[in-house]
Amino acid sequence: MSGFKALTEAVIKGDIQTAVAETQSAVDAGSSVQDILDKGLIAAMDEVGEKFTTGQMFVPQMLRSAKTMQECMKLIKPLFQEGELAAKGKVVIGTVRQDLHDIGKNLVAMMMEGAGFTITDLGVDVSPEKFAEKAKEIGADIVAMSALLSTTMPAMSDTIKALQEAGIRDKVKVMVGGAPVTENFALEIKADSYAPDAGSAVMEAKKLLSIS
Ligand code: B12
Repeated sequence: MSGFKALTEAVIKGDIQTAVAETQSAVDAGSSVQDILDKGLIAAMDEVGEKFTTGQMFVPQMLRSAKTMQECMKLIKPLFQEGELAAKGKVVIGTVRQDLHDIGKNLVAMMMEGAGFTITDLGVDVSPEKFAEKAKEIGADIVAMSALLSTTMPAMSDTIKALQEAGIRDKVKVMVGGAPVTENFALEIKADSYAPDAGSAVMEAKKLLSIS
């Protein structure tokens, strides 16, 4: 076994040592970060999700795979940095209330940071009030929310209401994303933007703030 297949297998197994070594050799072999992510790490998480659905994997193994992916992400983080960049805008990011999934959110935060945005990461299980409070405190340009569960998607709408109540809805742009989130859902809850992955999240953020 070689290349991304070995990496994917290691992430599915939760074998941190092998996964990190495979990530390093992919970097050394000149693979692009995008390929390592899409064909290696994210492909693995998709398979983990399928195995969970079909009862071949359970929460502890899913957690172990998630930890493995996070360790590999640490290794490729420096490769996202575009060097010295002028500050592009302030982003408050977090996973919504009652949702603990943070891999996708971390990836979006990492790529935005690499593109020159200033990131305040509130972590997971972030209440609508906490999003609003922090956005107001730092004068955020963008509030970015992640949800991975269909049951936590309504918290996005609640967060938008909290921004309204805090009197800052017209000062910030709201971006939403996460596997169950769709463009239509974003329109429905009156978010300003939706993106299906971390790369397009950066492009959308630039568009929202009219930055090229
Ligand atoms: C890893 C994982 C976990 C780990 C999370 C660890 C962690 N630190 O994140 C643990 C074990 C904790 C977990 C728990 C649970 N999970 Co889970 N989990 C997953 C799994 C396998 C992978 C998620 C992932 O990391 N994907 C990789 C990342 C890179 O992709 P992503 O998150 O989609 O992010 C990308 C885009 O969506 C987008 N994006 C993400 N956020 C944002 C934000 C913005 C602003 C933008 C623009 C874009 C954007 O960009 C990202 C990068 O390209 C998924 C299956 C899957 N394929 O999604 C299930 C899955 C999400 N989990 C599921 C379930 C059911 C659960 C549990 C309820 C299980 C249980 N019975 O306890 C609990 C809930 C815990 C909670 N309260 O949150 C279901 C959800 C079903 C649904 N639609 O509601 C899934 C789909 C599995 C399945 N097939 O059934 N889980």
